[in-house]
Amino acid sequence: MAQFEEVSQKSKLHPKPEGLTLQYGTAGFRTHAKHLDHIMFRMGLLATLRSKKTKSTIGVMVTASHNPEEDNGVKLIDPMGEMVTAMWEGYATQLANAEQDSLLKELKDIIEKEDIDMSQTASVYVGKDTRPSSASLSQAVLDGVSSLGGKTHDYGLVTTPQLHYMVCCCNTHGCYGSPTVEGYYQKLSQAFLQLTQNKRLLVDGANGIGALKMREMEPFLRSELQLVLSNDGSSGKLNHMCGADYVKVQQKAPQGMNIAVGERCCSFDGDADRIVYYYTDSKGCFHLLDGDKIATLISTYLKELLTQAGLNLQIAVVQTAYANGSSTRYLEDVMKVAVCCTKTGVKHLHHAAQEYDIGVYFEANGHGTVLFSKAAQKQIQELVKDSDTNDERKRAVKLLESTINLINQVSDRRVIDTTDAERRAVTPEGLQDAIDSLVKKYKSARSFVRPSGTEDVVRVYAEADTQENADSLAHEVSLAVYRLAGGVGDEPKSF
Ligand code: G16
Repeated sequence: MAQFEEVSQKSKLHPKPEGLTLQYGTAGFRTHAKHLDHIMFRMGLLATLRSKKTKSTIGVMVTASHNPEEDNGVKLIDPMGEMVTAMWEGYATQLANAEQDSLLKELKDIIEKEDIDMSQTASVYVGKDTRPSSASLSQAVLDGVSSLGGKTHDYGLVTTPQLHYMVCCCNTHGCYGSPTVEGYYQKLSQAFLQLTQNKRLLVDGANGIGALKMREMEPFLRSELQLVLSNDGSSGKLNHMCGADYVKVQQKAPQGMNIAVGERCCSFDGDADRIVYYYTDSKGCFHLLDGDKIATLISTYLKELLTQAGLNLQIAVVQTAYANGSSTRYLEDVMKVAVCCTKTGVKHLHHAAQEYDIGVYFEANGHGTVLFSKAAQKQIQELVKDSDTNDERKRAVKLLESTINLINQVSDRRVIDTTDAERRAVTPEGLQDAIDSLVKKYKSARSFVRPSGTEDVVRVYAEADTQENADSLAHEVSLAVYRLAGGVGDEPKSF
């Protein structure tokens, strides 16, 4: 068939290095940019198949998010702005790792398994972050789509949430908003202005796309939010000593930001789909408002509004194993909010949050949003319109309505295998027992380990009654990982 002939020809321009295999990680493929050209072409093919299958527009974002500038990666976006399903992650791996001469065979295998009508039209939206490698890699995605006859819309430099928004707008035929960057700024800034007044915010743009887009959005905020932008990409390297991951891990302000006492500050990551807030107090102490804190503040605010509006909707907070134990206790015991725990990865939290009227989900690292079910949205909108609603109730439901509009709803370390939402290690043998006995030595302690799905590292989490104890537990657990899971290089040092 002519269609496959073109794939065959074009794929030779994006050849796969023989023997190279890559795994689909927490948020897609991610590694050094030099290994990714064939992956991008093939993800263009896969997105086209997914578009034909769902008869909808699919998104492909070229980014490695918080990873160093030399890396790159790809995130696939499903019709309603969600991440692709586990089944299609499997197809992505199948296609990515097919040797050059079996690419067509694997492609046809997916078409057959999914019973895809190849005469169906396809549409793929493509975006990229500011990494130097993103330009040619996104071109490889576009080549993949066009070789299978799909239509493309190249949005160029956008944040990941912006591309999610475009995909969702397109597939809801404009009901969610207008699928343009301007439509995005208008929708979010209008809702934001309803909810806040006269504020000043210091923004760390991580030297990436978030900085560029924040500048573009500034005029839409009509000077009601005074933005002071640092790490805006005019000098300095992406994510280097700045950005949400740096601030969270180092527990300190990014380089290049001068913070006065009590000033509100925030940091994005490399594709601006994470945010953490922070401030310093009068004693110069640094305070981080990470995803746990954000989820707690948002659910407190929403609960208050629901009470004032007289609405009986169930709120739940979805967390991962990284959530600090005291935040979970506070939500359950004081706030009386249901809390559930999933594996790391927005895709897992998103699906769990969909089970509730209002699902607040945040990873401690700053990824998150709030989902309002269709039924909850309907109840809120009906109350806004109802002329019998008194002033106080009306004010609360209008704020709830603005919150809905403000929130962009969308949605080898491998020797370590985990279970129970990644809170317990099943392999290597003895590792979990070692962690359990180390945890017992400390008060109010928790610890777990898991292989990262975006970086070649094992992540170690520890909490305890004091910073000193948490550091010491983290060090002891790191040593156990090093000894029992075949660590490389020098033994981990104490913090
Ligand atoms: C991605 C995922 C997040 C996850 C993060 C780290 O974020 O979307 O859900 O928390 O990776 O994952 P891991 O601990 O497996 O490395 P991003 O911002 O890097 O795309």
